[in-house]
Amino acid sequence: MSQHDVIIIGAGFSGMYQLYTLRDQLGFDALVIEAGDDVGGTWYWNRYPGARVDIQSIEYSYSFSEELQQEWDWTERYSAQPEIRAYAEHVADRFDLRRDILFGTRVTALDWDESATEWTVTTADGQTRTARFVIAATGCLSVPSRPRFAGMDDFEGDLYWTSEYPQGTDLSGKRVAVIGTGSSGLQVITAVAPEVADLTVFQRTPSYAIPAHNEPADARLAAVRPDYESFREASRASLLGFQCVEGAIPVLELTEDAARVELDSAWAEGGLCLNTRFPDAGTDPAANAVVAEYARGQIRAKVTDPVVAEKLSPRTYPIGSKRMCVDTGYYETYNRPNVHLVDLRETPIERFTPTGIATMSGDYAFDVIIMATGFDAMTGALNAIDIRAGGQRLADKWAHGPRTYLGLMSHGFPNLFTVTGPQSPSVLSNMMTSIEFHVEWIADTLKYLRENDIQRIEPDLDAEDNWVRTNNDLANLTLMPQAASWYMGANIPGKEQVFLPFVGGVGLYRQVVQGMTLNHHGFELA
Ligand code: NA7
Repeated sequence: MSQHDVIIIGAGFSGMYQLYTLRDQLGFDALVIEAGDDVGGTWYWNRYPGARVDIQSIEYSYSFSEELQQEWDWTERYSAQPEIRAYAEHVADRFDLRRDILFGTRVTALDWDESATEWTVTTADGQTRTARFVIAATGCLSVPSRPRFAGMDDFEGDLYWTSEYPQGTDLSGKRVAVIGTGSSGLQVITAVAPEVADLTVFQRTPSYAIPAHNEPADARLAAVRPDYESFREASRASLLGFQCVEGAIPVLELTEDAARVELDSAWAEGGLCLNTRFPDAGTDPAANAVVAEYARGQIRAKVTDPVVAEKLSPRTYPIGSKRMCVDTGYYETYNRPNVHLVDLRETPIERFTPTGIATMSGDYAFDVIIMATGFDAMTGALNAIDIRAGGQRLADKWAHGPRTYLGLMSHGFPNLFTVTGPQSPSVLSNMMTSIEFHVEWIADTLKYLRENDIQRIEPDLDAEDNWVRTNNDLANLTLMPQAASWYMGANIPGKEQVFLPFVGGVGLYRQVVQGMTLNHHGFELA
């Protein structure tokens, strides 16, 4: 007899809502196991200065409770990390979630027992528990990538990772380095530049950043609150799981002036919606080049020194094929006299030294080095757990890229679900929209299994092969695989380069999943 009906791994936004659906709505005995000491997942761990959401908070929030969305007041259009963490804590309090969450406990292994039809879940403290079903709500960007540089341990100053940033630090008057210019790097750079004595940014690949135009949230909240549900429904049917203008006219069919009007309008709106203005921006290199050149023009207009502006201008990958950033004054930061940019393509880091960083063009002295070097995305957290079933390890099965059916399950690993798993839209979408869809699908499925006295669910190999092929074929129709991105696993040495998320959009994905699973097509039930 299993100790629990369900064990959920992770108490971020996925695990919290999954607990609520299974425990409170369906009456399952569900336990959440969480490595951190409180709820919030990404927003629990990532506490670096400037950490901020890049999708508007009125969308990056739960829609499942009308009371919750009516009562919670977002202060900013794009909330900072403390506010999102406070929101997660509020949800935990409001729905009394913590009593079924085991904090400070990391799941290390899952073993499937076919005869008992249950998983044995082992945690880092050596304890084991059993559950008929396991739900990995482990997050897509939860395992930091920690590149090693020669001499790293010799550095005598402070070395901080954005994903585990120490609290209570004071950078004022210090000489600071930041390595990495993705979303985390851009945010930390923008936030700390005004307070530090001197900031040196080590950039390997420049990002495209679109302005947030952050502002108080009240006007937007007031506009959506009377009919929040219609607003949410539009997001669920959209391409990205949040509302963007999705233009129908290819940019290559527009005059230069008409294209400019669209791009100006997208830039003035801000946020991650630039490419969605044109249906060809993500698939046609010439169309993509129009959008990219526009964005580079914006960089040139903001950065006073043309040499620095050029270094900040991406030229080696299609716009949108690496995750775009949403900024609050990033480019302008380089107009400050205390901020310097080192282009690692020109002057690679040779090693860390006791006093700083040595490059081919000279040595730099620092008090603090901040590493903003990203994550082992999408598969990192799953492969970090020793998951075994029928003599097979999931990490071995996925050695050449993840193999899933609908991003929800993997053949050979029965009764194991992934929330926003690889080959679902996840990181190409508003995570909250994608999380809610998966959590509700899993809850509906477990309810169906219970009602029909079914103990075991596993996707067919054929259905899975089809889904893997579909994902790869779709991705290859776009420009997305052309960048060395974390979407491709390219940031992790030795990781197989396969496009990880489903590229066809949230609305289409939803339709496909609902259609395919109406009669449990592609699943073996027993
Ligand atoms: P990202 O987007 O993966 O950014 C990591 C950055 O660190 C990126 O600029 C990398 O350059 C750089 N990097 C990684 N390894 C190295 C080494 N060894 N040397 C120099 N530079 C390096 O992670 P973030 O945390 O910023 O953002 C993750 C997501 O969180 C974000 O997209 C939002 O969804 C929220 P590269 O581009 O690989 O050349």
